[in-house]
Amino acid sequence: DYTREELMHIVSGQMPERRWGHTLGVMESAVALARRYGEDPQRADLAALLHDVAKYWPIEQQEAVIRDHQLNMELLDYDKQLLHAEVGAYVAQQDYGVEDTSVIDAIRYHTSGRVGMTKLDKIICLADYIEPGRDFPGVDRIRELAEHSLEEALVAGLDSTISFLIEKQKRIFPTTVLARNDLILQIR
Ligand code: DGI
Ligand code: FE
Ligand code: FE
Ligand code: FE
Repeated sequence: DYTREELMHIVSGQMPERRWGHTLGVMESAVALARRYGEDPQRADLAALLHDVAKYWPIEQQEAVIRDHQLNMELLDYDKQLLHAEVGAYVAQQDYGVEDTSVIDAIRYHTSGRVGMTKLDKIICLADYIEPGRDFPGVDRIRELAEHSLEEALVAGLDSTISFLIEKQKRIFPTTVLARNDLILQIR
């Protein structure tokens, strides 16, 4: 098994400097959200560390991992940006020895979301939107919402992604819409 320090070295070596900065930001935000909402900070830290590990792999290589290991093939019909989450979950498990399935799932669903997101899933997906380095229209409102509700903040995040995809006339992976609808039901 790898130590946290070894994993940090392995992950940082697979991405440009600015993406490593993003990863450190997601780790910081995820740990803060874990403390606020009663999740295990160590799990949040590990999932955040690995969440974008495959982001800069060549797309053909990402597609090959999904095909060769019969992962979620439906992803292949949508935006290529969705692939790195599925691939990252696979390599975290197979290559980096992560056995905690809650961590693997949080990596797997950090981009698309899913119906029935766990608390850790929500934390990683939300931390990805609000980490200190992020700057997009509406991010400060999402940061504010994140102080009192994981679900409200995450719906706002997913809404911004869905709006962006609509604006660009891109297809939306249906699971993202289903995840967003499911989270709305959880807001009281
Ligand atoms: O990897 P990051 O850039 O840190 O963030 P991410 O893993 O959340 O990737 C988000 C990108 O994926 C964003 O640019 C929008 C794009 N994307 C394309 N189609 C979809 C999608 N995101 C979601 N949630 N759903 C889609 O259908
Ligand atoms: Fe990502
Ligand atoms: Fe995300
Ligand atoms: Fe990310």
